[in-house]
Amino acid sequence: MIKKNFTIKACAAALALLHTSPFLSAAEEEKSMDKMWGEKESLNIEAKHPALKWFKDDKYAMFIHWGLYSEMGGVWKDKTYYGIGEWIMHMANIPVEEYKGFASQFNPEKFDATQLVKLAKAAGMKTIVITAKHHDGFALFDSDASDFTVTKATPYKRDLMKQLADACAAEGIRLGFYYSQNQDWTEPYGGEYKGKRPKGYKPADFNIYFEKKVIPQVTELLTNYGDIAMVWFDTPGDMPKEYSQQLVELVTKLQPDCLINSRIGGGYGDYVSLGDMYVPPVRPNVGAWETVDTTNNSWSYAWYDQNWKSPKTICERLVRVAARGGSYMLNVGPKGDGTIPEQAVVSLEASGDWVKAHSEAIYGTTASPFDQGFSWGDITTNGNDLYLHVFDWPAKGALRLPNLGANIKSAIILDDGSEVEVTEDGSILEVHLGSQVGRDLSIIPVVKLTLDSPAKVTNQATQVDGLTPVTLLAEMATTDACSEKGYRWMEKFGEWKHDHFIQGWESKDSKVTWDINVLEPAQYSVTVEYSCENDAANSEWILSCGDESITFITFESGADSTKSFQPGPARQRNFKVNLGVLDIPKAGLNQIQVTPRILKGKGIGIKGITLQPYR
Ligand code: FHN
Repeated sequence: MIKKNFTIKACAAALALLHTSPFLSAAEEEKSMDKMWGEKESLNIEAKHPALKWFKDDKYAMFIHWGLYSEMGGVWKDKTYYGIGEWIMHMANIPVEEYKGFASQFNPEKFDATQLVKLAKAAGMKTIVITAKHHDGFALFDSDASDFTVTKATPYKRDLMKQLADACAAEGIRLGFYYSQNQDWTEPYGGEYKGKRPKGYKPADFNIYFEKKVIPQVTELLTNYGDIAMVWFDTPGDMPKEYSQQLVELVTKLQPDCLINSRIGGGYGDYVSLGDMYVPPVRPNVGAWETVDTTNNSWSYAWYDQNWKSPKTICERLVRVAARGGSYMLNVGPKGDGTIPEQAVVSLEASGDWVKAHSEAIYGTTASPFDQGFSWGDITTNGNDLYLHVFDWPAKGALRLPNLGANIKSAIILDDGSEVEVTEDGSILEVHLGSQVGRDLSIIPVVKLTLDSPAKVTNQATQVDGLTPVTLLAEMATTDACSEKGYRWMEKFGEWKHDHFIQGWESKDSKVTWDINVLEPAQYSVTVEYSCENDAANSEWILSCGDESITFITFESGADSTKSFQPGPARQRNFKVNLGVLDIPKAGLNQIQVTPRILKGKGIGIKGITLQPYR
């Protein structure tokens, strides 16, 4: 039996290949994703750097993608290129010299560093990390190592990083630099160069780029801009490990307090950057980690990308990450003129109001005592205090918490201090939201529960409370002769999607199991979400809980063209099928299992099973 707390399996197309190669074999995908983010090796990083204290306490940072591509905004020569905006040089095949020439049009006269830093503060963020140099090689700072900089190649001429560093220092915000250490599309010896390589070029010439640009520029960034909180490296790809090591030594020598993220490659770094935009549903079994996310879909400004996250969604994602023990870095993409898209400002300010009003439930907190969230919301912790963030009203207005392993001292609504009634039903605590129910849920209510000692939850099975629907995801399962695999793909406007499936059914004896802690013996309406390729169509399956079972048959779910580059179950559409009513007659620990009855091919991909109280 294989129990997985957390898996990052390299399964998506690497960005470098994404726009050129429509189909990758599973093996290629595995390799390319790992190559791109250096992800597998990063999972062993130990959280030991002293600066991780602030990283863990602060929880919330602003990411900024800004560069020449922001002036293009997704358009090159009157044609819109959909995808992540900062990849337009790649997507539109812009010749190196033309791209570099575009610097003459970058003139961010409206950039106001102080206003930007104040926006980060208003949002409740404590750190800013900005693309000092992205894959296109253009530097937003002055550099002796390159002429392709804001100071030398644009009419603007001023050092943008200097202005930002000064504003951050004045406003008490930490500053970090994003630096693309491997990919440099405009440097003849850089990774993934987009021009014609110099005569006699050999891959080892990467060293020329590295010594002449990367080392000097990282040195400049860590010498000329005061205290730097972190260098955020990205896409190490196939860069040999020695280079990552050299960068670690350089950063540590110049600024020992500066953190380095795992995308430096080679298994180095101080903490793990998870796959883009991934909010893990189960607590990752790694040291310190972060989720990076965007306010809309693309990282850099793109005129068509209006898919703005609402203030509530931003708060929810921040809480979900904090509740699993991580830090959250949320991106904004300024326009070429230096202004921030208005909707991003609105969402950041409104979500910031909530963060400030509930600051004690965010900053300095640790993970929830439960490894998974709840369908009504999630929990952050500080010592004896639990903060229950209510995203959706639970049925009967009660939050049910089993086996906290401590006694309750008080319960209040955090923003107005009003008391909340708590009752006990055996080992289950019931928090009654009473007259709070019906409150405007766009402002997430938080219940502060004070215990007489820290909560100790020994039963990490998914809570099935009899009141709210619960989805048992592939990530939460134990597998036997089948496996759980994560797939990622990029949507049209650049948003990464993550789906995990139980798949690769080896025989009729294969089974997947979800441990559930049932608080309310009851009947549950069961839904399965699956994808099914042609060769697995008409296979038959048994879903069971103890002696109770439901049999179902699966149908080919058809390819999903929005993710057509992605082979395997994730390339198919998902079907959500209601299987029927399942009796769960006893409270306590139970198991939901699925096993093939008649297996065809390698079987279906199961994304999740939803149990909805049946009434
Ligand atoms: O290729 C980059 C992408 O443009 C963006 O910077 C993201 C942010 O995490 N990192 C890379 C892809 O993962």
